[in-house]
Parts: sequence; C-alpha cells; structure tokens
Amino acid sequence: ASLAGVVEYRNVTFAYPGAESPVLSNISFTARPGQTIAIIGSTGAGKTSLLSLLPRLYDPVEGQVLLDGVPVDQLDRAEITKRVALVPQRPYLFSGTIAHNLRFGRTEATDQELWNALRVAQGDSFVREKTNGLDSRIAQGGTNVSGGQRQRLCIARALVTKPRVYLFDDSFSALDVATDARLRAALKDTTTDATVIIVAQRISTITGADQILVLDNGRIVDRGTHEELLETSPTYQEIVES
Ligand code: TTP
Ligand code: MG
Repeated sequence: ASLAGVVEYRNVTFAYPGAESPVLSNISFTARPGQTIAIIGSTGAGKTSLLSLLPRLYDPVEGQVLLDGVPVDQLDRAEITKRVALVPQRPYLFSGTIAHNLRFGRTEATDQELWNALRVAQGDSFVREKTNGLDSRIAQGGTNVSGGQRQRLCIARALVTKPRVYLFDDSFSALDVATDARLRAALKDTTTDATVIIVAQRISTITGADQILVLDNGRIVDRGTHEELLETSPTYQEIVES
C-alpha cells in the first residue's frame, strides 16, 4: 500500500533546547489519508509542541516522526513544506493584499483557486464585501481584520497549497459554533484524500474525528472516538464537562 500522506509518530520524546524535562513523552500514533485525528488536552499539555515536530520546527530527542513512511529528518525541508500545511495557533498575516497573503509567495494559484479556498474556509463573503476584493490590503499582523477572519484567511492559505497533510492548531477557536461546523463540513468535502490533524479546545469541533488523542502533561493518556472516550476516559470526561 502507498504510504503517501501517512503520518506516524513513533515513541517520540521531545524537550525544548536547553530545557531539563521533556514536554512530550513516548508519543505514538498514526494518521492516514482520509482520516481526521484530533488532539485535545489542557493548556500546556504539549499540543502545539507535538504538531511542530512534523514540519521540523524542532526535532525529537528520541523516537521518530515519519511522513510518507520516511523519517522527516531524511526529507528536504522544501519537500515537507509542500506536503504539510500547518495553520499555526497564532495565525500570521503580513502587510500586503489578501491575494499576497493567500499565496504566501509559494504558489502560482489563480484567483479562482483563491476564491475556492476562501469558500471552503468560509471567508469568501467578507472578502467579497471589501471594495477591492482579493486586492484589499491587510495591515502588518492582520490588525485590520478580526481574529476569526484572520483564522479563516490562514485556513484558506493552507488549502491553496493543496497539501497531503493539514495540521490545524486550534484554528477554529475564534469562530462561532455554526461557522466552525460549516467550515469543517466544507473541509471534509474538499480534503477527502488528505490527512487531517486537528488540535481543538471545543469538544464540538472534534466529536466527528476518527480518533481523538487525549494529551495530558506531554503524554497520550487515552485514545479513541468521542463515544469510546466518554465511556473510558476520566480525563476526557473532565474536558467535556469543563
Ligand atoms: P505547548 O505545546 O504550547 O502546549 P499546548 O499547545 O498544549 O497549550 P495551549 O492549549 O495553551 O496552546 O506547551 C507545552 C510546554 O512546552 C509548556 O510547558 C510550554 C513549553 N513551551 C516552550 O518551552 N517553548 C515553546 O516554544 C512552546 C510552544 C512551548
Ligand atoms: Mg498550543
């Protein structure tokens, strides 16, 4: 079977450079094309750190992270960037037009492709309402758009690159529940062959995930579907009730 789009963490332990204790311990899981894997856990549990190892913002201290069956430290960084899109927890917009921000200097995407990505990301209507549409200016840091609009532009930016793997770090938190649901439904329709890893705060964002990893203090303490975890995981139940 083809390993294209398969993400595997194998006994991964990670500490930040210079830090004494690891923030991730013995993390193992596999995410396959067509699947959505969700990661949930309290603040500081290590969710962002976990995602950062796939695009090699950092490398593990022990264990391996594999993409397409190949350890990522054997892959070219440019190749990883092409295959993996990370939507960071603090989405970054730079001074330039909306089109510049969506292309990010990386793609030759047509305006039509930008609009398609915006439609999926539920960002097309607010861009259409702007006088200059795709050519509207974004201020440095995206200070002239709302937090939710910023998130949607950064999700659209990820879609434009048509990656095999999407990493969403809390990318839906600034959206209202209805927009969040619409966006994820549209996402599911257009990324049927992609591997999707979602970090979320809100349970409603992840109830449909194929597998949920419950992260606590750098360890996966439980895993399963929403229904399974409701039965088996006290940590998950606590999150649901909070
Ligand atoms: P995170 O991985 O940032 O934890 P999180 O993403 O689960 O938290 P949140 O829900 O608030 O987004 O942090 C895990 C630990 O790693 C935490 O003790 C802070 C530390 N850390 C660093 O030391 N350097 C870093 O660059 C980051 C991102 C985290
Ligand atoms: Mg985080």
